[in-house]
Amino acid sequence: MGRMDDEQSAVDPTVAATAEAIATMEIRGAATIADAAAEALATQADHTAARSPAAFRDQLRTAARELYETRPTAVSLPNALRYVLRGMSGDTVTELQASTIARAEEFRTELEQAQDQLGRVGANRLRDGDVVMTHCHSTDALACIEAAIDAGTEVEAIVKETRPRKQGHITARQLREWGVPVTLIVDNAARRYLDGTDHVLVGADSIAADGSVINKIGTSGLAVNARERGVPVMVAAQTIKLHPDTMTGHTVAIEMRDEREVLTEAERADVTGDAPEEGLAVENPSFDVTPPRYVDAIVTERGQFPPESIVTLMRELFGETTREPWEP
Ligand code: RI2
Repeated sequence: MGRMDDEQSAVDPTVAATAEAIATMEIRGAATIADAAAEALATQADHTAARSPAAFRDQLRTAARELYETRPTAVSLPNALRYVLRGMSGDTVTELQASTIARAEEFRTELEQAQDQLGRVGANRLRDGDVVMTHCHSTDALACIEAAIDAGTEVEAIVKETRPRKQGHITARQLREWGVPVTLIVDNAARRYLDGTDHVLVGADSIAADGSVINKIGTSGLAVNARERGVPVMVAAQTIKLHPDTMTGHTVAIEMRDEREVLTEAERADVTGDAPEEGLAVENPSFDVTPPRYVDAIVTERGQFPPESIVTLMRELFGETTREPWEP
């Protein structure tokens, strides 16, 4: 490749910065990741040095791949990339730029509207005086509480801190900003507090065709306990969380993150003491799978669904086939 070709195919630094921020979880949460990825593609289109339509398309696909490779579990990321790349059309670079930027904007607007709409649907499940238990931090789940508050419904929250990264703190902060009374508990205390809980409300990173919910590690244990206590489990997930590949039998990859999120180097030294280092393994799965029988409702912007029927919506929205986002 000559220097000119290099320049034309170079991915904009903004894309690399966004990819890095997603990988390190500075940008996190399935919907937020999707939004940031669409924005990065728009920036790529805007800043392009490509002089030919072929170079432009190539560059956008490379950018999409770089963003895609950051985190494997939340399907909102490839769904967002696919959506934007499908809107890339035109015979000149200028036309391609305009169509890609417009498509990314459309995606981001729809994402926001879907979350608002989902919130209104989910709020219908909440009654005055209800106590809601949350896990991790989900903007889709919080949209339901926000819509309930807007409708004049008063709720309280029991917020699980959610190890290892304690993202429950983000939820607690947001709920306090809205004036919702919050009780923060460690994850291990959840079962004890379920007797005083009216709803478990969580988000999702991906929803599989059989209605399984892939969400932050600890969700499945919470859902099993909730079923045992008779507390309904409500999953707030925009349709961008539906994982189309699972219609053809693929499973959702579960991200394994750095062990230092669980055990810092100093803590590790403390644990191993004089014993050999290599005998201590630390595993840090970020997500788990909650089978559909533990989920009462999946709340989307298209209404609420029993998990077993979600495949119907999935077919309607995605058809039967999917491809890697950068494939033409
Ligand atoms: P929203 C998060 O994953 C949590 O698992 C959360 O429930 C889910 O994404 C959905 O978040 P992570 O990125 O899209 O914190 O509802 O690992 O905001």
